[in-house]
Amino acid sequence: MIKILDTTLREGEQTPGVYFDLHIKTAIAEMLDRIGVDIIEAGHPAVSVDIKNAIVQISSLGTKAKIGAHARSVKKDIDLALDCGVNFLGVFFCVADERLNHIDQNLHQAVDNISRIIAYAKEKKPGLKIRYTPEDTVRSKWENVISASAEAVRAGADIISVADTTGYMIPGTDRSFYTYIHRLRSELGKQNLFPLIAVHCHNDRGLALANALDSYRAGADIIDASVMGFGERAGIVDLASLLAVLHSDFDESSSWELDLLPDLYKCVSHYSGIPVPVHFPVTGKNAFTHCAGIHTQAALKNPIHYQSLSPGLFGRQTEITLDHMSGRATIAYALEKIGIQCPSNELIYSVLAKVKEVGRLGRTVDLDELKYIVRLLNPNQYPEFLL
Ligand code: HCA
Ligand code: CU
Repeated sequence: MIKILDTTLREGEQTPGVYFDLHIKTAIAEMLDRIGVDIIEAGHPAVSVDIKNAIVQISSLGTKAKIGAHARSVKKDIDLALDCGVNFLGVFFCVADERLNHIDQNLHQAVDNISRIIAYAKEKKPGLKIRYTPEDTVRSKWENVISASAEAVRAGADIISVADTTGYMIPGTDRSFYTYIHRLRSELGKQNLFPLIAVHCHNDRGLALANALDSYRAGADIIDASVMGFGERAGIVDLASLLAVLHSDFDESSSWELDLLPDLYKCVSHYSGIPVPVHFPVTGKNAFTHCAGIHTQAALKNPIHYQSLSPGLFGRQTEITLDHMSGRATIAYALEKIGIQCPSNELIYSVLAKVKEVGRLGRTVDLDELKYIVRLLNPNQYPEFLL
């Protein structure tokens, strides 16, 4: 079964301007745990004392999810992470030739450093799950990635993460995760090494989720995601979209509490100051809202005509909205919703005309406003006490 790593609190906090206070971080971690993610990457303790304190706090919550710290391949970072009491550690170090030249290291020195650091962490805390990420994996020289990954596993790493740090991969091409993961497994397998494979897909080309699913098809064990796909630049995979597809289309974990996603998104959105885009899959305001007259008419008979995901699964419901796209059936339905049974054609069409007029101003009409419209047009049919 696939494992999900949520990194809203680490990668997500690298979104420009985003900072979650200690109590907010704790609340987010608790919600993620209830939803059922397997690993919560809680932060990079070397960044600041308050981030370190938050990781300590989150590690002490007693979550089912493993709590992870992020660390460079340096002893100081490992000590800080271990001080936090985490049971998951992500060590990253780029082994691309260009990066190694930059820091005046050769591959041999880099690999030696990575394996020493990993062995050190494993020795200090034998139960610790360790992930090694050759940052910018997919654009790094293949031989370098293999050599660093193999030595990392020999030194005690349990997981190798394939990072598409710049969102470079494209499914179905010679830059696909599907091929990469098969090759990586096979190459490490030849050396009798069988780590779990994680994937970290950035969204620079808008393909993060597609790449994550390509990896899933190739048998990846862990997929990274974050709330709203928060992260550096265009971010990474959106957690809710990923869970929705894995659950609805690939029969993955029925124990995920997907109906808690709206609360999580509300919280993250509120405290990051970044609204969930209205058209966002699953969690956006309009994700299950039908608007155009023809759509609404069909969806009212049976939502399946214009819905392939079930809103109830995500604590949502099918909604209709009224604007310049509305038709007769939508208005009749909305009038019944506000208590007017069997509205006359005359009322329906006069309301429709007013709704379209408001819609042309670039607004929608909610049920409260609909009451005001009816009252104005037809005070007798819509008595005051209903207001
Ligand atoms: C970073 C880069 C990273 C690391 C991923 C990982 C990436 O912000 O440090 O350590 O698994 O995209 O490569 O997020
Ligand atoms: Cu990243």
